[in-house]
Amino acid sequence: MQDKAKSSPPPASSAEGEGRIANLPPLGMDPKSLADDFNHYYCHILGRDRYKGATNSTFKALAITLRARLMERWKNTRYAYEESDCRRTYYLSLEFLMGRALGNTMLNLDATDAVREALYGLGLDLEEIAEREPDAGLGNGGLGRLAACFLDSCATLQLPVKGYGLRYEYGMFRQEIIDGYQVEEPDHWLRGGNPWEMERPEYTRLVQFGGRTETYTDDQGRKRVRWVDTHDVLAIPYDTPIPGYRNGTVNTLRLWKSTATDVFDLDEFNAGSYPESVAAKNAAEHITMVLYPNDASENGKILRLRQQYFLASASLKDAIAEWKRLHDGDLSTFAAKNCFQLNDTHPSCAVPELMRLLVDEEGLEWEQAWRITTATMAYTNHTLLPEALERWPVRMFRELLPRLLEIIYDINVQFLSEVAMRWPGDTGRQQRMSIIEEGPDPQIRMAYLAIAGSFSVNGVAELHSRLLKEGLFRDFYELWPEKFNNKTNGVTQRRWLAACNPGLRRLIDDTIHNGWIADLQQLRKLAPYAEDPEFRRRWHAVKQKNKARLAALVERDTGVRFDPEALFDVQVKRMHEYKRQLLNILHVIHLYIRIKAGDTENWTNRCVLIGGKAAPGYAQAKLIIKLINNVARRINADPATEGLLRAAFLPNYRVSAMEVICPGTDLSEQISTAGKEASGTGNMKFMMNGALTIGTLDGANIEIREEVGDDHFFLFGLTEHEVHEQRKNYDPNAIIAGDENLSRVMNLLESGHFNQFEAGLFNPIVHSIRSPQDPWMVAADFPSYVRAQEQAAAHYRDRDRWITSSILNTAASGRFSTDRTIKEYNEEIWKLTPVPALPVK
Ligand code: 26Q
Repeated sequence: MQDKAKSSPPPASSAEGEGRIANLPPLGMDPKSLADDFNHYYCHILGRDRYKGATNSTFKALAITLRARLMERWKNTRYAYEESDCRRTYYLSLEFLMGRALGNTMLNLDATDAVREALYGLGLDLEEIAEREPDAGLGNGGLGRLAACFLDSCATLQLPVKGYGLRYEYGMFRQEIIDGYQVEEPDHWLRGGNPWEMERPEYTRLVQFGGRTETYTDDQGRKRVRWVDTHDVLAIPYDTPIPGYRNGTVNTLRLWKSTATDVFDLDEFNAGSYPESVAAKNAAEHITMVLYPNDASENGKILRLRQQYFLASASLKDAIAEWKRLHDGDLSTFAAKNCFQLNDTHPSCAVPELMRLLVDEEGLEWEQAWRITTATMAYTNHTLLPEALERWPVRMFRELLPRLLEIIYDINVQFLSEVAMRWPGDTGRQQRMSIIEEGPDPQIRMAYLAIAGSFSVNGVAELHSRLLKEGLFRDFYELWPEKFNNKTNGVTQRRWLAACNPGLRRLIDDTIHNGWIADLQQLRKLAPYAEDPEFRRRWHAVKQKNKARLAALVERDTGVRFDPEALFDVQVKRMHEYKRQLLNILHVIHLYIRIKAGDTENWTNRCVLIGGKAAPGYAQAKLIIKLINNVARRINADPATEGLLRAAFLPNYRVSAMEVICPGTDLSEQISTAGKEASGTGNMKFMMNGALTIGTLDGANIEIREEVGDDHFFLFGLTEHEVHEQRKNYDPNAIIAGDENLSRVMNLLESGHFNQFEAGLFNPIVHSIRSPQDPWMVAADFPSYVRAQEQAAAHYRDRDRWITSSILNTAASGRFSTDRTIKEYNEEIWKLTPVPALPVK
């Protein structure tokens, strides 16, 4: 059948309606044009008349100046996609951890120098203004930041990919440390206005909740189901431009905000309760109020389920409506031209929701709808912890999404008959694999729903993808081996090297030219310089400057002074027991004991930085934060440690802090229990910026070590297999008794040295280390961790050797670009053709 694409300019039926196209000359990129526009916005739009240094208004005027330059490229990209009638991908994610947009926008528009000059002429400093931008913290950690890096790479590769997410009013909480304890403060990031977003009320969608289902016979005599008496909520889209790297492409991140409909519940309350009925609008507005700050699933919260369905439903309706607008309502090629990538199970309501839209609303037959669904959905898993797999009580679905529940049951019946066909009589397997987990409070296993409804299931590092097939999803792998694949994560080098490390960027550009910014494998060309004394000298000079910048941040936020000559040893990431920040602080205590014992021959001065947020309800992780703070306070206050050891806990770790942290780091701590960290992405940011890694054979660490070579990586700890084996008769007390270092550390910890006046405070931590049940096996890896740390310290004392290893780490980081990751997603899952944007006139 002939495709019915419409060509640009947009058709009269476009949601924006008929009208003449405004024809404007392109905006200048020279300092003069930029300064004129900046002045105009500052005075005429923002109503200011005097420049008083960097303020929210100067930031906004600058953002609007740049946004104006994105607009035409944005429109040209949209028309190019429409005109080519290209296949598209939609990236569905409850999280997009975007951080700041200004630096990235200037880099991608090649406008940084001109902007700096324009501002300088007005007596303003670009770096100070950039500091005024709040982080868009709409994510917890790795999974949310990965989505943001993916968008950057998709735009750079000119792939027609749109992000769909939620516009949380409050992002990830701000972490304060008070008396060593984490205190959560709300992050009202939109308070000063968000100059990057464009409200698009004309694309508002309606999302249903509650109500009941009824059957009816349609005019063709077919039995159909409709969902009635629902509570409806409006989804209003806010679009953020996603510029590619100097290529004219600007893709879209569309975030939904929930609001009440005008008729919201008015009937129910109308009996003389007008104010109450207006107040009841709150329920609708609350859906996108706040990001859930858990990075492992906290099950059973109805608001979270509302959020998940709200995203899935609004996004699918949007994609289908847009498709129908461009194809005269014809869905016959929808499956061939669309793909929905599910960022973990969080948006997996999309599977039954697409079925509902196709069957109930579009009138397709079940089989046809299932073919479309399973040809368009693809699922990415981000965890190996069984306790983090999402499950929802059936009763909640029945209450909130009754029609979806019926559809899930129907999917399950059909799915289990396929299982029974493959393994006749194996009822145990049917029970194991059922999407519905039976029991007193039956649950829906969202991962199983996602696997059954998708044509692709991927893990995020080689080890992780293998373990999924062998463990968590073994039965499913046996049923559908062809669905399973690996896509090792990456990070975007535009933000995580070019923008955040201008010193290193200049040195690399001077040496191998700037092709690496769009092709990271070119960093290999640095390897021959690793032994070049002059290059090493310049590399070291850049690192020292970055360490001074990091030291200034640490001193500002913690009061602790870091000496840039010392080894900067850094672990920043979410606080979780499996990531073993505890192992790190036990090592710090060990170093302190050595200092106190006078065992400081051939010492390497070391500054240890730890940072990260704990889920507000995760008591043990919060107690570990308190321990780190108490240990740091004792050590830093003891004159014996002067010039030998410093420790600090950096409050409120976030994207913009990482942009200062990773360029200034020497040693990157990637010390999770093997088999627990799906991939890690911080490990890649550190490596790219020339840090050496101390790490276990876990997640992407394995691939990092393979790329850089064993001589430039400090390996320790049990392998995943050994963890599995030792688990069976794990005896941490025997390990402690047999290791003098660990015995002394435990003695000091148990003596109350770090909790004077707080008796017994750390008992739960001591207990967890000594427990044969300790899932993270901290004691088991301590001795080999200490040895690896000694190797790292010795390596650092040989300055030239360290610098060589640092250069080789950057040189070997080419594989860890999201450009590579996205190319693999595209070649093996999405199968999109790059579409160049129409040129800016
Ligand atoms: C689920 C239900 C209810 C509330 C919260 C959640 C929830 C939210 C976020 C569950 C998990 C997350 C985030 C998980 C995450 O960030 N995982 C990390 O993903 C990275 C990118 O693939 C990997 O590199 C990390 O190894 C993995 O831990």
